[in-house]
Amino acid sequence: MKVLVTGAGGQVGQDLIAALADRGHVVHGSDVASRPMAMTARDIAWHHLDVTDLSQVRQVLGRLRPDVVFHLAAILSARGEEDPGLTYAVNQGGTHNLLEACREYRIRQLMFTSTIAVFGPGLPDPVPDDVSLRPRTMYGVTKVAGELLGEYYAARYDLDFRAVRFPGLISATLPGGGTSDYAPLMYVESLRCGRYEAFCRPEARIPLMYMPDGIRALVELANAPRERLKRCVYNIAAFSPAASEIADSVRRAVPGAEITFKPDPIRQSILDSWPDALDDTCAREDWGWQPEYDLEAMTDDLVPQIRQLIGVQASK
Ligand code: AKB
Repeated sequence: MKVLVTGAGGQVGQDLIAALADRGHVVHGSDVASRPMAMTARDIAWHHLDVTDLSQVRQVLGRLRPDVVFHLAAILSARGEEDPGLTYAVNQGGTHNLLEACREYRIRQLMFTSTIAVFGPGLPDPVPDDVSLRPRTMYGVTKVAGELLGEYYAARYDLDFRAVRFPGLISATLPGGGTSDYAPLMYVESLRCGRYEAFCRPEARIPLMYMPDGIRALVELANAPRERLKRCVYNIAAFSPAASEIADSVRRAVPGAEITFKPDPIRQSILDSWPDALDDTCAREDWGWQPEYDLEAMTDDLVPQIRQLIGVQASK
C-alpha cells in the first residue's frame, strides 16, 4: 500500500514512518522541514510540503496518488498560543486543503490525529467521546474543526476519514511545542543533565500514552474493517499519572535525577482545562483497542532507549 505522511518530521511522524515501512508499505514522508537526521538511514521518499498551500498539496497528492494519507502536520498547544494565526492557518487551513485534495483525487482513506485538547473544562472524568467540545486553546479549536470537517467529507463524499484523540505522547524523540512536553522532558533532561524543572504543578494530571501504543492505535484503526466502526473519531487512553508520579518513576530508573516544579501560568492553565482521564470504551468495543504500556512499563522500556540516543549523539 502507498502511504503519504504529512508533518512526518515531527515526534509522531518519525516513529509512524518507521512502523509503516516495517509493515512493508511504500511510505512517502512530507514536511515543511527537511528530513530529520534520524531518518536518513531509511530509504523513504521525502517531499517538501507546506500544507497551508493548496496548490502544493494538490501537486503532491495528484502526483503520488497514495492509498492512505496520515495527516499529522499541526502546531501543538503551547506553541499555538504564541501564534494563534499561524496555528489556524496550519491546523485548520492545512486540514481543509488535505481533505479537498483527497476528495479531488479520490484518495481512499485519510487518518487524522486529534487530541485531548479538543476538550475544555467542566467535563466528567473520565470523559466519553460525545460531549460538548469547548476547548480553550487555538490548537484545540482547530482540532475540533478538523474532526467535524472530516466527518463532513466522510458523509458527503464517502471519504474514509478516521481519527484518534491522542493523549500526551511520550517517546525518545524530542517533542516540540506541546503542553504535555513536561512528561517526556522529565526523562530526556534527567538523563541528559541530571535535572529538570517542570513547568507544571506536581498534582497536574492529564491522559498520557507511550508512543508505541499511539502508533499501534493509528495503524490498527486504519486497518479496522469499516463496517465495524460506528464513528469516525475515537478517544484512546492508556494511563493518567500526576506529574509527581512520573517524576517518581523517572527517579526510580535514573537514580539521583533532580526533578523540581515551577508552574508556568499559561501552560498550567492549559493543563487545567484538559480532562484527567479519557473513556475509550467505544475504541475498545469497535476495533479492539487496548494499550500495552502503563507508566512503569513505559519507564523501563524508554530509559535505555534515551540513554542509547544520548550516547550516540555525544559520540558524534
Ligand atoms: C500538546 O501538548 O499540545 C499535545 C497534545 C496533548 O495534543 N501533545
